[in-house]
Order: sequence, then C-alpha cells, then structure tokens
Amino acid sequence: MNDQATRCGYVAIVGRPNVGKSTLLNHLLGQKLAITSRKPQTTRHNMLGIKTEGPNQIVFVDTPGLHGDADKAINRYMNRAAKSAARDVDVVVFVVERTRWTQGDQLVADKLRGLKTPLIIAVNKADQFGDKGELLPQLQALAEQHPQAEIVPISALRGLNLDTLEEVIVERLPEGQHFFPEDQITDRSSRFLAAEIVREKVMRQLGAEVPYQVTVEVEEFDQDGPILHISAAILVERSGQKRIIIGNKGERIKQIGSQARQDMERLFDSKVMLNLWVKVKSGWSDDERALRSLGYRH
Ligand code: GDP
Ligand code: K
Ligand code: MG
Repeated sequence: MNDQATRCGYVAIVGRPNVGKSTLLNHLLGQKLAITSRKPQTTRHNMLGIKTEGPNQIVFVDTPGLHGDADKAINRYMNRAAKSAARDVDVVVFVVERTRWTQGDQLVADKLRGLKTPLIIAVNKADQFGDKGELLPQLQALAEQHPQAEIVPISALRGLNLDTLEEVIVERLPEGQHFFPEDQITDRSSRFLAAEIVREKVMRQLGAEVPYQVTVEVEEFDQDGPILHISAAILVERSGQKRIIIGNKGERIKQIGSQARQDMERLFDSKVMLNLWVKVKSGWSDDERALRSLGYRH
C-alpha cells in the first residue's frame, strides 16, 4: 500500500545573524526549541531539531551564523560551528532577508561557492514591505553559481509558505533509514535548553551593553513529583552588569525569571520552580578553556 520511500537526512540552516534561522527552525518543528531575539549572537551553538513526519525524518542543524569579528574566542567558536554545519549535510538552506543584502550575506554566499550539496535559498520576512530591488542581482548571481538551487519565499515568523519549503527540502533528501527515534526532537539536553531559555530572556530584556557577555549555567535540574526544580546562574563579566541584570529592587531579574519559567513549563510540560542568581566571572567570553567548561563544545 505504502510505496513511498523513507527519506532521512541532515539539513543545515545557514545565513548571517538575524535573518531568522532560529525562528524558521522553531516554526518548521512546530515547537519553540531554539532561542531567538532581535540581537545578533543570540544563537551560539549548533543545535539539531529533528522532525519525523510520515516516512521522512528531517534533521535540521541551526547554526550561529558567521561573525566577521573573530577576535574573541566566543566568535571564533561560533564561526567554527557554522562552518562545520555546512559541510557533511545533505541539503543547505541559505536564509536571506527579502529587502536587505549586507556584507554578512555576501560572506555566507562566498562560503557556499563551489558547494556540491543541494542548495535552497529561503527568502525570509516575506511579510515585510519594502523594496526588494537590493536582492534581485544577488539572487541572480547565486542562481548562476548554483544552477540547481531552488528559491522559496517564506515568512518564518508568520509561517508563510513553510509547507512548500519543507516539500522542496524532502525532495532533496536521500533515501534511507531514520537516524533518530521518532519522538526525539533534539540532540541537546533539557539542562542545555533550560539555560538557553534564560539567556534568551536576558538578551531580550537588556539593552546592547550587556547581553553578549552573558552566559547561563544550570546548577540544578530535578523533577520532584509534579514539580521541576531548576536553579541557574547568570554569569556576567563585571559587577556593573550584575547590577543591571538584577535591576531596581530586583525587578528585572524577577521579570527574566518569570518569563523563563513560563517557557520552561511549556517546553518541559511540567510545573517549574525556577531559582536564578547572578555571578561575576570575568573574562569568560575570551577564554577558550572557560568556554569548554561551560559546555561550548567543538
Ligand atoms: P537568527 O539570528 O538568524 O537565528 O534570527 P532569529 O530567528 O533570532 O530572528 C531574528 C529576528 O527576526 C527576530 O526578532 C525574529 O522575530 C525576526 N524574524 C524572523 N523571521 C521573520 C519573518 O518572517 N518576518 C519578520 N517580520 N520578522 C522575522
Ligand atoms: K538573532
Ligand atoms: Mg539564531
């Protein structure tokens, strides 16, 4: 009866920071897994998002995007993660923005030159008005370099045309058995996801001065009957940043905690008791060893 072949493969989602890669991953999965914000450097790690549907399994790889400034250890780390994701996959989805083409986009386009892997160009933020003239010559150049490439306009945020994108992806996947069990949605641990949720709230709550130097360490993650107890430390570089995160009478950290808890309850499908505090640990973002000890593998 079912003569449809089983398909399975890895799909890297690449593009400069802020084009909407993590938003796209979440909407394709129908579940908020990757954190997103208006700020670049929100995504620091490669992360798998696994979608099993019917006979097919798509293993998406969300990437940090390429960062021009490689002076700091954390930026070098993010660039390595983005580059290694684009190799060794079955399909590459290059996400660009409908009305904007920047040096960052060009940097990614240059890296994709000569790539043999099937390429899909997802032109995101189709819901935004504005002149798309800036993009046309760039798309033309890409189409010349990658004659087999498919261009799909989408809105990751509004969920527009994502069905088409998924079809185009599946058509390009190799036939083969699934790599992961049907109910597995990511390769990351619940502790990692919890830390990322806290970091997202910090990124979203704070102005430009703090977020890039913040990391989060989960110190306790225990399910006790119906309640999941989570304790996490927000690590910053300077005591001034600690004061900013705590806020006037602790108001800001309370907000961060309450928003994070709501997301955690949704993701872990449990009541959550969340305990947050802020620690000063200077120099972490420029120290490869400290990065590794915080779980930045690579
Ligand atoms: P990433 O750095 O490429 O992972 O980008 P994010 O997924 O973090 O998204 C960056 C910003 O773009 C966020 O504020 C998103 O809400 C926004 N965004 C993503 N997709 C769309 C879209 O289709 N339309 C609009 N208007 N905004 C979007
Ligand atoms: K972002
Ligand atoms: Mg991202």
